[in-house]
Amino acid sequence: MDKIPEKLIDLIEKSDSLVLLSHKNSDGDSLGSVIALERVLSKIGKHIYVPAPVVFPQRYSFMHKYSNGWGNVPDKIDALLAVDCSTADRIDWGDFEKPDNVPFANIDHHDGNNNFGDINWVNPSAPAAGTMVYKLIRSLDAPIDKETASSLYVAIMTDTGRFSFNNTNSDALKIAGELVEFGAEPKFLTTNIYFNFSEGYLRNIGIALFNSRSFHRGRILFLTLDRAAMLSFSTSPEDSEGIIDFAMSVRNVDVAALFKEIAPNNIRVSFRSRRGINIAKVAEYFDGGGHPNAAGCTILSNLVMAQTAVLENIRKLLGYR
Ligand SMILES: [Mn+2]
Repeated sequence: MDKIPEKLIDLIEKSDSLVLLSHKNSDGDSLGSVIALERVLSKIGKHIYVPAPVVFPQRYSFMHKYSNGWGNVPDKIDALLAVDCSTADRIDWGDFEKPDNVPFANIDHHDGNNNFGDINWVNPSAPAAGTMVYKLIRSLDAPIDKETASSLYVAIMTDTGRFSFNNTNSDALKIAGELVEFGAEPKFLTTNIYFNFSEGYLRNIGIALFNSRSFHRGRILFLTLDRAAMLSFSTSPEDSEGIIDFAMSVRNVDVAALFKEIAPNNIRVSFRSRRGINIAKVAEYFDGGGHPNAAGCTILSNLVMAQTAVLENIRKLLGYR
């Protein structure tokens, strides 16, 4: 649904204090969207609170200066706004307890969103939550400063894989262009996020690529960050965002998975797929979720068993026996 529900505009306009919620393991889209809303809504006189701790992954730490610092818990809360969360379980409540009887708005672009809010604005054809937030801000007639524009640019750039995934539509590019007019600097933001590796990240790339295995004449590719290698190279499994995309840059790969051994018997799997292959189905089988071409799950077993089970599921999905 591309049109902003009038109820959502009404709710925001009549609310004095709002709590903004992003998802756990926040990414560029959720962080950028929440920061933009926080800046804009406080500028038009709202009391805004974002439950702590919203963790800034290292690559987004420069965005700290765009945020007003998340505010204090208001005495009275008029509205809750969740952004980029496909289900209520995904919400990062931090140390904040969900209040009862407060209108709950759900702004999201995930296909599997289960409309958990009282007001639901769910648009799976939106390339990022950031484009939805941009439209919302424009319709509130609120000012967009350089920091807001930069935050939303990061949201759209990261969720579209630097304007390359198949969710990169004219809206993504048009809005990104408008954000540049509002002061976002593509080179600065791109450099901060994509050309700002830590040495640990570089070593993780090495481990993951060295551990690549392909199946079905290269249609399926697995990358692995195993604990033994991470321990011996002193790297952290957290330092791996985007490594999966290396797999998708290999010729003929239709489905890729990155296995991260977070702890013994705790494997985090990220998936990517191309064309009409809905890899979220595999993630959902293991109680995860995501988008048709980008999804993830956690499997509580050893690495070999997790890989065997995932391969089996992907084979089924692709119709192999
Ligand atoms: Mn998103």
